[in-house]
Amino acid sequence: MKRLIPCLEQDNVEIELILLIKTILTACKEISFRVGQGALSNVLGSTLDENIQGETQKKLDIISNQLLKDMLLESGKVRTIASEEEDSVVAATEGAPYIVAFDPLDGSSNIDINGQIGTIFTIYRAKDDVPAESELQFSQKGTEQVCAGYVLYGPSTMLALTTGGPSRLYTLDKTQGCYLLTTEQMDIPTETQEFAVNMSNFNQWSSGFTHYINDLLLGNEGTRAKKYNMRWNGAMVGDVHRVLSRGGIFCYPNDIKKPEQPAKLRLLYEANPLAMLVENANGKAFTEQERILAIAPSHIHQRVAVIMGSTQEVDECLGYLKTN
Ligand code: AFP
Repeated sequence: MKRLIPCLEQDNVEIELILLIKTILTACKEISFRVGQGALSNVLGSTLDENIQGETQKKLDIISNQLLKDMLLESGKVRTIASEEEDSVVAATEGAPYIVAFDPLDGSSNIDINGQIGTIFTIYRAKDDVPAESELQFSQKGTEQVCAGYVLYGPSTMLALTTGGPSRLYTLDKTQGCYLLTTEQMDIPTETQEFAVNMSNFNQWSSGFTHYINDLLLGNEGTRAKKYNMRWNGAMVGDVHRVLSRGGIFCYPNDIKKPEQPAKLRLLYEANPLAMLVENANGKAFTEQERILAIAPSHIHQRVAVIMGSTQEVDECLGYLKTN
């Protein structure tokens, strides 16, 4: 099996970027170890702090954030860092070529129940006309990402990565400490009979999205004339991993009862990197109206609605949103 670095070299990824990816993955190996230790390493449970979005921070969230931040600050390759767990951007090395954003542990409600969680990350080129300490470093569309990936801490630790070419999947060989290529090119089937959505939000959706889900639930008897299955992980990284692995549609639509904050998922370090992985695996990733990767961001913690996965199913869903 091929190791990660030779794969990146073969894809003609520039050496500086390879070194940066290596740094992120070294931090993730450490996170994987701590996650695997579970209750034995006394890292489960909550701290008393809240992050900028008012969510209680879990101990492992804080540790993972610190590990990634420290290693990126030391690497000399990163000019600016943004994280779900940091209120504002962190200036790193002046003149360094890249900026990095990450969600250190996506799906933190799964931490204490030994469920799937993961680290999502994205890399862009630094802007020379913007100071390192400015949030404007990140006002770049998702199409500008030079690398997007996640490390999923499940029964095995897996890395999904794209540097602009195909989305590839690697598995961490814990005996050797290296990532081995296990799926050369992820390829999302265009059609599906599986959807992922938090059904407890049913009464908060637009009429178009409610109509779409209702038609899926009608199965063979409805207009879609297909029996659909549902899966919901509570961690976007795990749900999108399933979609990348066998197809499906993942939806986190707007909540129409919360006009002040209709969307839940974050554009910079959740939607954009996963959208790039999905598109480079022949899938489609939209909000309720537009391609996620084409959004000009307004803020590092901006939220967007997310509908991604099998192309035909995403198109069906978007059709309901247009006509209702
Ligand atoms: P956390 O990382 O704060 O646990 O949030 C996870 C997440 O952003 C995303 O990964 C899930 O799909 C979504 O939230 C689940 O949220 P709900 O349980 O509120 O639907």
